[in-house]
Amino acid sequence: MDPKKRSTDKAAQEMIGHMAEAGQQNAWDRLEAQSPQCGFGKLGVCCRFCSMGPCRIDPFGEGPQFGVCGADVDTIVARNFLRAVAAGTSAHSDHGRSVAEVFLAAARGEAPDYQFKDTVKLYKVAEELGVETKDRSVNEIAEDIGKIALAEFGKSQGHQLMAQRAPKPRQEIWQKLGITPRAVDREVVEALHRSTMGVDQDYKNIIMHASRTALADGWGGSMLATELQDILFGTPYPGRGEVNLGVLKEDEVNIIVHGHEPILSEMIVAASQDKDLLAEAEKAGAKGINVAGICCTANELLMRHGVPIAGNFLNQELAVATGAVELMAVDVQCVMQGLAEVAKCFHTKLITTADKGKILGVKHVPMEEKTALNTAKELVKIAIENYTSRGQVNIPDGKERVVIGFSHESINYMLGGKYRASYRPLNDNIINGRIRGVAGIVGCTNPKVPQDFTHTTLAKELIKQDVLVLTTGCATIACGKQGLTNPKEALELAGPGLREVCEAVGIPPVLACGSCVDNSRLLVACTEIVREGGLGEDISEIPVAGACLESISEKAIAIGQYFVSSGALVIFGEQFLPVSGSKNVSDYLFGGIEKDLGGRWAVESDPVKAAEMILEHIESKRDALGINVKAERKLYDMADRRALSVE
Ligand code: BF8
Ligand code: SF4
Repeated sequence: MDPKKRSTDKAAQEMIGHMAEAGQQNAWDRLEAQSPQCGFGKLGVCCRFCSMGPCRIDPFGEGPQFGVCGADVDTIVARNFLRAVAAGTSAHSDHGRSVAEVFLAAARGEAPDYQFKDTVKLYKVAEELGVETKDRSVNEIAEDIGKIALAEFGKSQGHQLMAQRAPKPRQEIWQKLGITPRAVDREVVEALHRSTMGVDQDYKNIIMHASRTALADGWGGSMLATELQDILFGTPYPGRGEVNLGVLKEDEVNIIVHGHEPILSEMIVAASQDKDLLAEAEKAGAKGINVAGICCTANELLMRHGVPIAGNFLNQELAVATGAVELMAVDVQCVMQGLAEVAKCFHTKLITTADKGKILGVKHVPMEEKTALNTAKELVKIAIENYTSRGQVNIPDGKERVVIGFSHESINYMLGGKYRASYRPLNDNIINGRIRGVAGIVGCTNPKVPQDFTHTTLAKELIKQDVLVLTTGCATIACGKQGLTNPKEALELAGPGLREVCEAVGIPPVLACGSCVDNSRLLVACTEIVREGGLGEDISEIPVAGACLESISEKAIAIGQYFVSSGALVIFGEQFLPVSGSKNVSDYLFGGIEKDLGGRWAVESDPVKAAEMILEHIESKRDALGINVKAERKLYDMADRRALSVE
């Protein structure tokens, strides 16, 4: 297939071409081999939750309409949806738990390589969690925070503490519906229980629990992951960086860190700056050690250390195929097993580091908190030793300059300055209409659609219409690759109102807010807009929307459901939300749920149409707030008419 149909990224196209010439397989080729994919699965109408099945419902109404147990299509589709939300929640929250464990170990002096970099946030979170700070050391405070945070995943009573950050009316909605999230583990276990054979067989009841589970992710596991990472590794502030395969260096030892938990990658970055290792690299004939990231780990590192990004999800195999990567260290999530096969064609050492994420036949070097830096040094050494084994190298030229690192705190600071940091300027500019509203663009890259196309097209359409865009995950990297997070290039594409505000503040119109767990930053940003005043009392009232038009992961479905349950409109690429097999479930998720929760799902695969939907939604919210005051009708005189006429 023509590489241009596979990716809109020129550097990726070049590598796809090289791989095809060399007869090497990647995700696009494997997708072709899998086609046509199962139509029942796409609709969400198959069930294999017990051994009377697997069962499937005939979507045309001619064949069976019930599973062996009598489950109807609504139950089956809703159960599949719930399990996707539970799996996505587990992924983010297990990541959060790992961070909490390292956090606690660091507080107790058992993880000597980690220190608390953001003590301002440490005190703030301590206050929120009711931890005494007076006359206590940072480590004592951190130990209490760590214990409370760790308990949030498995406590037997009470609700997620971070959920108290949500606007009060939002919390009341959750209480009324009985979906205030409890312990993360409990919600996930209950989701699996409810969806086993013979338990929850009322699709709305199932979806309500999907909301509670997803809320435990957004306002629980993910939010804790973000907050604890910020305290440990530093809260991101805007900085410059570079994105795309062109960041790999022909004359340096290239190390790629890929996955999600910065616990590993932070140490590899530290090890790559070690003087002795740099000297060893030089001895091996390299000019230096170049660490670059892929996927969410990449966002974490660029935001905090300016470490370049080699690409998003679909770039992982392409990076190895450059022949320039000495070592790729992976931890958890979004790591393709296909990497192992591609790596066999090159000198690249692929190494797994998380005990819960091994790949058969791939070397495993476990990362433990007590010895983290030493393990990282060991990995860097392996990379240096491997430098001389390089064969032919094909690094594409493509790379873009980006400005990245918009945490909720830094947006606050950028907008208001050090002494009057606040969301007031943003709210004022939304109220006066220079900025119409705010849209979150999140998600992955999927070989079913040309890489990066939907995210970037949607972002361009929205900024053109004066909508401020916040992005996370692989969508951020997609926007970065096309210059949309570079103020110089992107402001040219923005509408006049948005451009004026961004120029005054010095920010791009597309703000890179981090990894997928950092979608919790967007929840906090929405809450801050409400708190600042003038735009309603709840997230459901403010002119915001979210979109994930390109997705691969159950994590994205969990994210979508927590935004819907927090009151937002979420637009998903149609083929990535497998619920259309049930009219009742679809009608509820796309409509009825709004009455209960104030937010809803919508599906649209065309980014231009998705932008129209978002704009319509934003304008309807503005109308409801009464801030769409029509401009006064102007009676033109002859001078005005002359000025308007085009020669
Ligand atoms: O958690 S955006 S492909 S890397 S799932 Fe994965 Fe999707 Fe990328 Fe990060 Ni998020
Ligand atoms: Fe079939 Fe019901 Fe078993 Fe699912 S739970 S596999 S629908 S019998």
